[in-house]
Amino acid sequence: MTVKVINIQPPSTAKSNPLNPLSKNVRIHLHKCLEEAYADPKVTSIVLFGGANFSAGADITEFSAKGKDPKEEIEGSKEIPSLEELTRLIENSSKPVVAAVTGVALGGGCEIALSCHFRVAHVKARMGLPETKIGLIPGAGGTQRLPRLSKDIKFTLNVITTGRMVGMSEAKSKRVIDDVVDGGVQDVVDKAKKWAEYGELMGDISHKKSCNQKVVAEDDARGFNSARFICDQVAKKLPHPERGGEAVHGALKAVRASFEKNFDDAMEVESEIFWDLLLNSSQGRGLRHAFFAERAAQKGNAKLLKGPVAAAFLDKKCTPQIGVIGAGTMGAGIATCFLRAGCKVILVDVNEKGLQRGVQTITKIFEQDVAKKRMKPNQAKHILSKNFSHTTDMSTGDFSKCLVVVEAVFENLQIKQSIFAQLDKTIQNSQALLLSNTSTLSIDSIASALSEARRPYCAGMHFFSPAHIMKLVEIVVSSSTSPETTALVQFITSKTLRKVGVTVGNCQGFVGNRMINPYSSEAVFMLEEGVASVPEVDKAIYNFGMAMGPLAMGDLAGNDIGYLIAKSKGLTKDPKTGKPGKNRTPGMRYSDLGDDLVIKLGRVGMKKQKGWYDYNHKVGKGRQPLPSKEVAEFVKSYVKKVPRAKFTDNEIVERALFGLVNEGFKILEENIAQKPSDIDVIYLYGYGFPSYRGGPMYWIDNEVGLPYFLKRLQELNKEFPGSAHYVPSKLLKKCVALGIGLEDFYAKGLHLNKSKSKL
Ligand code: 3H9
Repeated sequence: MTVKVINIQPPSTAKSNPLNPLSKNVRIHLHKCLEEAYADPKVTSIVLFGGANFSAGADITEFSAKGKDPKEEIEGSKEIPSLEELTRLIENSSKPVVAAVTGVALGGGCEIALSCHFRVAHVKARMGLPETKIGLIPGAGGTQRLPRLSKDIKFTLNVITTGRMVGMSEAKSKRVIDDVVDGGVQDVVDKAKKWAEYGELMGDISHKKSCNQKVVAEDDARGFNSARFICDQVAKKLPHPERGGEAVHGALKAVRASFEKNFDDAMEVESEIFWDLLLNSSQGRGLRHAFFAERAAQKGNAKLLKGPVAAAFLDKKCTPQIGVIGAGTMGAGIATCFLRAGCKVILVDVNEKGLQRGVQTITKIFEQDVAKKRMKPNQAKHILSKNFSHTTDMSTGDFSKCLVVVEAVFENLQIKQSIFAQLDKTIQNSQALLLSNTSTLSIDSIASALSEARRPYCAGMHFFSPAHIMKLVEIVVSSSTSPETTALVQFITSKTLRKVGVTVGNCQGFVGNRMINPYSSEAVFMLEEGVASVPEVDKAIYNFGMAMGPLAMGDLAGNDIGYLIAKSKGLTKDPKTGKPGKNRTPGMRYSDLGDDLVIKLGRVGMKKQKGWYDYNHKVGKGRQPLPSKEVAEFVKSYVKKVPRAKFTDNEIVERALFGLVNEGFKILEENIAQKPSDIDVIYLYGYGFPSYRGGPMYWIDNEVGLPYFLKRLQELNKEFPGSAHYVPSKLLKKCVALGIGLEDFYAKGLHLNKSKSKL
């Protein structure tokens, strides 16, 4: 007996990507190795393995390679086999083929494994079919082989529609895996060889081919009814096809075919849906853009990770000590993130009561983690008793030994500066990172409180609320932040905290909040013009795909916060005299409606159960916006006398989002963001922009089109000359004049050397 072990990855590319994407070269190599093994009479069985990882699936870059036909790239030809051909080649082999699964086996990688006659996996391996997350369905038999092996439609649908990874004990219990091995890669291969020999002894392995198996036995009427019932129930819970649900509905249809049709016919159904989605779905293109944008935003420079602070984070055995200043909602959330990541945290607040509230908040979050089985009780206990401490005085105890300090007190420059001046004296390690969670203040101004030698270690680390849930962090680079500090904060954000960090420049509101201003203000202008009601504005934006409308978002964040920011900018009117704020320039478009909602009606938002909407603790845990009669009447009294026709949903979307995107162009022009896709990532992870539209910059570039966008901005600018956010950006005009899209403008390097920014 000779078991031939085939490495999926050709030797020439083995080091290029340890995730083994199944690109053309890999498929050609695998095909050749299989044919050789089949032809060699000495080879009696085969083991497939991939090194540290089996495979992360089809090479997603081939799906959207510019100027190339995805059909040619993926479908296969005489010379280049498709993934589907490979799975058939494996399954139809008369010699047993065993998959030795290590690391991940996802998408096409999982499909290759499912087509083998046996699967042996490392105990920590994970399998999954995440294609729906990138707007596709499994296209090499995954929708057919997983239900045939598991005989479990509910499990199959859950795995495919969520795209989640399945651990090996679950996979074994569902009969997807035959054996689980603890040890190293070689141990998995050795065990797989044993299974290969066992397969040989079996002689006839046709019953081990999943294509020969049935999900439901032909005479099992109850089984069919149950499978159909499960599909119907799942269908009700899926997102609407127009709100990003095209792929999951496609997957459901393909899985339904697994018990309604024979294998070959069902494979036809899968193939038809896969190709339709790949070639025609703009949702899928948006999702794939989001996949690569997220990774591109987080590309830190690993070479810059030097010095004692970086070493403490790079060494997995170390428990770096973090200081968090301010025990409010943000501070408690940030402390939780570091504690969950295995760091030691000292929480500081000068106010004892505030500090205790913060401690309670953190304890409660860990209790919830335990209740929701995200953490074991003794793990939570260990973290809170061993890694967490608190104090009202940062000059005492271990605080001086912190390697990273994140300040999260309320937005007052003087207070923040005095804290940083104190940190300068207190923190022993001269290279410790001194970071601020400010969302509005200049990092340069905050850093100015530090001695010159400390300033390179100061940056912004802008978390989004609630910090222990939201994945986004804006990493704000000041004029004195060193590249090493930026690289380390990026590393800590993505690798230690497992969040999505985007590096941005220093300006009012940074990227996300600066762009949100036009969006929120246009929502109120539309009310004032009488072109839409509060629920109508939000519904149109929700239908567009945003997680919620701008007015509901105001209620969630607190309308008082918006009011205070406008007040600090000198824009709000004097509540007694009614005189406009000193910084309202003549002709400037400004609505008092939102300010008055707070001042006159006290409608600050969800926290007081009244804002643009009413809230009732008995409905949707007090979080469901309910249309308010009081607000409708109040708004009526502000409606301008000039009668206007009601807006369509599309008009509402354009009015709310075009100013936002135009601001994004200006941010790029000023080099506050490095590339358009960074802005997309900020909006996808921080503001609930629909991922199937790729992000605001991708959406305007690919779905709306820059010439139309510019034309509409020019019209809006003419109609509302008092709104700076409708003045078209120079970058936009340049792209349109060159007849080039924004992404291409950047891809061609036309943006380079135009700014002195540090980014
Ligand atoms: C499919 O299989 C279709 C088939 O059903 C049918 C076909 C006919 N392709 O994420 P990371 C890159 S669809 C190309 O930072 P992690 C990634 O861009 C596919 N590249 O690592 C990054 O590159 P860079 C179904 C890929 O440890 C680098 O690898 N499969 C692919 O945080 C490291 O990635 C999926 O959807 C790929 N398939 O996470 C799985 N995968 O260094 C997609 C990764 O240049 N992948 N890259 O930035 C993932 O979910 C994560 O990468 C994974 C690892 C969880 C595996």
